[in-house]
Amino acid sequence: MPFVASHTQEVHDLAAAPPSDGPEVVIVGRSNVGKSSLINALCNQRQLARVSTTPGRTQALHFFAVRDPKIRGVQFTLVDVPGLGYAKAPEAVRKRFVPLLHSYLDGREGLSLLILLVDSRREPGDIERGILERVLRRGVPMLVVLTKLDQVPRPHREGRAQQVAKALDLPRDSIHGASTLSGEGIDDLRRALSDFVRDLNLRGDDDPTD
Ligand SMILES: Nc1nc2c(ncn2[C@@H]2O[C@H](COP(=O)(O)OP(=O)(O)OP(=O)(O)O)[C@@H](O)[C@H]2O)c(=O)[nH]1
Ligand SMILES: [Mg+2]
Repeated sequence: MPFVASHTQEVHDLAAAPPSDGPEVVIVGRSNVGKSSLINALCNQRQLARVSTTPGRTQALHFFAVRDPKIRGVQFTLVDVPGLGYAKAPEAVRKRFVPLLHSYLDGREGLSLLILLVDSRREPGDIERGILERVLRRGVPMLVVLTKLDQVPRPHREGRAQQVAKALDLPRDSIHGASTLSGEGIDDLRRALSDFVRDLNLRGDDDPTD
């Protein structure tokens, strides 16, 4: 069942971000990798996040309030961010993307989980490794989603997942695959996210100092 979500805020500066309220999950990756599309797919809304064929579409931090209607108490914030790498946006706008993203990844107190998107047809490189290093330094949990899985023939998919795991030095089971076009992997990802938030809540209840 899709998540229920609404767009709550758009900010161009971390200082203007709403205060952290419960678990917060950010979706990051190169421009055009499918970040905004994935948010729409998880929530089954076509125009919740803005999608475009032009890389550089998302130009701010966008906060969404999300809940899983199936599981009581599973609610969290989902954050859409500008992509890294090539972007077709005015220079003045583009120049703000990296500092904005880095300030968020380094400084957002409430950050609970990072979802790194990698195009399933591309080798992950320095951009992806750079993002992982930033959050692993802070001890933030992460998982990887191979996007546009519909573009990879079925017999090649497992091999791709293993290659990406190796390139990023991560265990195979932290790599998920998804297609917003065919819907493959979307339900599994919802489940993984819900489980993560539920576990986080349970741990929070155990430890009042958390
Ligand atoms: N074939 C295929 N295309 C996809 C999939 N997901 C997204 N796309 C396409 O990829 C393009 C970029 O999608 P976005 O969701 O805007 O990507 P983004 O990562 O948010 O891009 P920026 O905001 O520019 O950084 C669009 O043309 C989407 O239709 C998918 O699963 N399969
Ligand atoms: Mg986007």
